[in-house]
Amino acid sequence: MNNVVKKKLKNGEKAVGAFIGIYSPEIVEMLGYSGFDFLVIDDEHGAFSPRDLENMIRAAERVDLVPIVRVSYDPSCIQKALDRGAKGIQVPMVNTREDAELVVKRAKFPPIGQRGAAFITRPSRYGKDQGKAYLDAADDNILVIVHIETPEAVANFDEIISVPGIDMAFIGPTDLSISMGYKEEGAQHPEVQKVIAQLRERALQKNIPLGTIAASPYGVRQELQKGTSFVAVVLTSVFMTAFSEVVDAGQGAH
Ligand code: 3PY
Repeated sequence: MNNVVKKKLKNGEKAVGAFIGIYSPEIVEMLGYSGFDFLVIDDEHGAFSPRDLENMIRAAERVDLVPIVRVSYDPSCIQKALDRGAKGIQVPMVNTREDAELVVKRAKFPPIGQRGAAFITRPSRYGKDQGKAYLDAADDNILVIVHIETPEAVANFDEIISVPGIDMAFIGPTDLSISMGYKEEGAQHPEVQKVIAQLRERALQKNIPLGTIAASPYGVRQELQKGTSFVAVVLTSVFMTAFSEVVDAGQGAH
């Protein structure tokens, strides 16, 4: 098991991926052939059965994309995503040091955490050699990412990122702006932007990679230039923009 995105981040390099909530192994293959580094499968908001999740992860492996799952708030989802073969998890609404410790406990095998082992899963190769290769490699290779998306998480940022086993802080700009009271204005509100800039500064000082989403190629470039290490473009935004452009072009022809 090898996680090239985790390696890149450790070496101070950047990674670009896609955030997807639509079931489509075909799109996963397209992303891989296009050269993306990783894929975040949104199992908090997307419509995925456990079998769908597994097939998305399988498709990602085929095209050398690192499959990461944004799990839901329920901690048992971490085990489920990892047992399907996810090489990373992103956990929403991590607000305190205790929340972050619980994430690590669920994501890592003993003695670090309390993740249950089973030899019937695909990452453990269905028990081949007692799943030893996976047991030996999983804790070091799986990316453990926490979402920072509330004022409480912002206040506790330093404590959250100092929990051993947390690899990255991921800013959720949508939830952050709503929880800060800027539902109408969204993440572009200057107060939200100010908080995000402060978090970026603190992450750089503490030498922990920071991730976030972007809505367009321009957004991806901007985030990378500002120092964000891990940027996931939201595929629905890319699709909806492209679809509107096609419709606009067609209307010009009438
Ligand atoms: C947010 O923007 O709030 C996220 O969690 C990323 O989708």
